[in-house]
Amino acid sequence: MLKRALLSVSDKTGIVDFARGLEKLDVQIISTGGTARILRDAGITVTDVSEVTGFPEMMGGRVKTLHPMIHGGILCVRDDHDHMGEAEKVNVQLIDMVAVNLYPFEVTVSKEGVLLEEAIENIDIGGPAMLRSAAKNYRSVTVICDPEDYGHVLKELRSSGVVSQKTREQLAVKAFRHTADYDATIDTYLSKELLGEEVLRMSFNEGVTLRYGENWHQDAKFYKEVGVSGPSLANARQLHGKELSYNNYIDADNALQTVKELGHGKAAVAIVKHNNPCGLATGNTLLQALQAAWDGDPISAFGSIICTNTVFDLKAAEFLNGKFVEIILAPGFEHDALEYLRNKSANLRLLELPSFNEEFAVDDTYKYIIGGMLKQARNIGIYDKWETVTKIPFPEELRSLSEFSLHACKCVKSNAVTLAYEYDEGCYMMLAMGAGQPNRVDSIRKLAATKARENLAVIYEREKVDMSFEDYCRQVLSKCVMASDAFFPFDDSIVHAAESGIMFILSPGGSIRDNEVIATADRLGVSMVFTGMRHFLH
Ligand code: 93A
Repeated sequence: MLKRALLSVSDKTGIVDFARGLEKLDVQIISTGGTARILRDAGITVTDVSEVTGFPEMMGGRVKTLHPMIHGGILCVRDDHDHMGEAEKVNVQLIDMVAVNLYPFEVTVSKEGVLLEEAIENIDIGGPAMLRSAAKNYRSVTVICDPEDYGHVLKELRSSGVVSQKTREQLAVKAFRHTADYDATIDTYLSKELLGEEVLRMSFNEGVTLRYGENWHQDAKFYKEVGVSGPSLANARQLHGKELSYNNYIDADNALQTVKELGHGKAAVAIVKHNNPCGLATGNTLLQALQAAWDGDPISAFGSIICTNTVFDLKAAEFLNGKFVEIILAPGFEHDALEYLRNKSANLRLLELPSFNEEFAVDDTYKYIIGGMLKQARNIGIYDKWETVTKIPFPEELRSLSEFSLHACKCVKSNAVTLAYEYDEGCYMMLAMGAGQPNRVDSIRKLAATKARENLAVIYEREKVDMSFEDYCRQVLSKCVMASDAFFPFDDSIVHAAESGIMFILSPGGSIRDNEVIATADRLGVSMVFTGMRHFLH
């Protein structure tokens, strides 16, 4: 039988209804100053904590419940003869339920210009002590630290007269997690204020077990970070298909990050394989962007992950007929497109990204290495300066295509080289890219330039282009903008690019051989801009 409950809350949400519910079940309510006042105003009978302890609330409220009459009542083990004897001897009344929420420390310190004194006064001492006492004694005591749980607890009490063991266990774990997080927030704040130290602290929800990790023999989990809003895979709503795998999370996150800053009024599509965008394009319609992204690497697009900034429509869905895709991420799906895609495959995962247009809510990225964590600011921006370094000027009309190429390059693993092409007025595609090579020359010669011709061959056939293939390649490549994620250490990359017919090149610059690189570009009739911003991605 639940006889006595102590209610002491800063956030008074729902407390009156909860107390009224308890009163109806003949539970005696003990309360601290402000909480007691609110309950009495609502006509509920309350015993003051000071009446139980025999002490007034003291020192501006710093000492209210920190007393053996309270903690003895909570911590006493009911089936321990000695405990019960001691309680009886000093007349400790047993407390069967503690509902406490703490001084709002986090809210206080996130206010602009908060003073240290104010922050310190908002460090709750008595509240966490009660929560921890009650959670420790969960076999006999129910602990509630979140108003969300009032309803469920009342329901159980009404139906069975007790709070079930399972609920008490869940609530106890929740309370310990809450006080741990609370103390962690205090630590983070005071470390900075008093010691000038930055503490790395992230909290995650209980992990979801994934079928396997990168490979079948590796166990894996996904932990969602607490309190991160905005566009994120963790906030995506799955509308269809089996659960995501470890590799899916990585690739889908890459696809989201790649497409997020693209578009500017146009549809944008990223197609990702093995943590690299192999297709990327903007278009007047989703279908147009999807086709152009697909043309960036039709071979790799098999089994890919697609992310777009545009609500997925039926035409785009029909384009995927006969094509194997793992996941589609979009801000939404039109009803007929959703039906079509659902019927297409039971395994195709469809994820809705509800807050796609919001900014990413995190400013930093983290990477775990054995024994340590690396933290860095997110790679924001694409160039620092726009300096034509060659004799041949860089046409201003190519600025926006260049920005697209730089953005693509920033999302491709180093050494990254991207070739961007304006395939329709104001619509851009990544014609080809070179990724992940330990040297830049191979990214250009063996990958991007070769791949560009392969991709053009497919388009040439399909579009029945009315000129020789060589002329077609020359025409397209001469209009492409090639971006390099880092400077050219030697001039060989320029030679290979020019040999392939590439005339416009972007590089951050900054090599000791910049002069040599520029001289070669001048000699070969190539126009080059230095951007001053490197985009390594490992
Ligand atoms: O200042 S405290 O750390 N000292 C205490 O003894 C104490 N007991 C409860 N803060 C204490 N509380 C906190 O008071 C509770 O955690 C709750 O947040 C708040 C409720 O106060 P009131 O009922 O006066 O609004």
